[in-house]
Amino acid sequence: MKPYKRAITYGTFDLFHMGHLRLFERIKEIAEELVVAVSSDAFNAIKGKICVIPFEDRKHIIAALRVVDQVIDENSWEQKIEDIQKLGCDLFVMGDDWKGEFDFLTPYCHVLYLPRTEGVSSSEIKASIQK
Ligand code: C2G
Repeated sequence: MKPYKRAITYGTFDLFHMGHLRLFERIKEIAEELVVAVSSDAFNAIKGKICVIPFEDRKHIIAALRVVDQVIDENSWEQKIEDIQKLGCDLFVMGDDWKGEFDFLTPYCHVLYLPRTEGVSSSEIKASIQK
């Protein structure tokens, strides 16, 4: 038995890369199940992010991964508490670029920030293609 029953993590996951996959794999080392909430294109506009890969394709890629058990939509900043309660998540995980930002979730589940994978990011991939 792993320490946690069901983990959830949120993100855009544009140009899916090893940083995203390593995050999911590390979460699955300690959680039986992983739910991934993928930011919609409309929510990315609110976040000020323009995606290369459309929302439906980003969700399809993530849903196909062996380490992912469920994919949901992320449409707002405000949905996390309801998601965690509705899905019965006991673990919330983000990369540590978000350290501290989601500590308000601690009354509802364990909150964990994992080190980002260095040397890869969607913006770096975009920049290298545009050269
Ligand atoms: N990440 C990582 N290593 C990288 C790049 C990203 O561990 N080299 C992690 C980030 O820390 C984040 C997740 O992968 O936890 C998704 O990153 P993004 O797709 O950039 O998501 P973001 O725009 O941060 O959206 O409500 C939360 C937001 O939706 C998070």
